[in-house]
Amino acid sequence: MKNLMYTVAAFGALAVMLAWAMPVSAGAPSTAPGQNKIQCFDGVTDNVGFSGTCTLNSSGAKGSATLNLSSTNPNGDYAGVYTLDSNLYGALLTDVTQLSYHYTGTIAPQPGNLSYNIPIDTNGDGLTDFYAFVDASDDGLHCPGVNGVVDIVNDSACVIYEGGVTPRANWAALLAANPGAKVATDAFVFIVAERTPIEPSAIWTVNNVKFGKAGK
Ligand SMILES: [Ca+2]
Repeated sequence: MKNLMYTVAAFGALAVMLAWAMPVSAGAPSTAPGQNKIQCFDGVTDNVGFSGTCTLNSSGAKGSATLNLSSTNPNGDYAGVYTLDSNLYGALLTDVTQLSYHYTGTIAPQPGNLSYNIPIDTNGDGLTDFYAFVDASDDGLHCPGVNGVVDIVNDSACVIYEGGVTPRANWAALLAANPGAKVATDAFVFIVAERTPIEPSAIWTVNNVKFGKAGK
């Protein structure tokens, strides 16, 4: 067992800084490679001062997760999902075909509330140079998707923030700006819901999460 510490910066207008630690087993994954079984992480489990809970609703590769951000913790809440065993890691961005999910929520996502995050390696050493931040806020500046379906690769209106700062109009623009870039292998791709204390409680359900192409 080795412990990996990731510091994840969230970049919305109301965003909080997250630090989450995840023990990663050195043993064999519990699912077949390529099935992209989603795993939970959340503030309560990480025990770093935040609240928020993630619950998996089934064990299948396409199961849903409930992200409950409704505590009274003055630091706020976060919860999300990631995958340990996707063939996404190390893949050229030009070879990635599926980065998508469906969400429902008890509120409409505001900037910083719900995002898909992809660690990008631009210089071929496997290490993350920046995160591609894909926020579901429907404010005309982000990637709300259509009817709750966020499809990062195929939605030409999906604005992606490089390093959380530099907007790229869509996936093609991100690739054009970063020729030869890959998904990094030192950090996780993940979806996270976040809530600062001044924001209303929210319960999100994410399903049909695709972290790369499953079942390769
Ligand atoms: Ca790198």
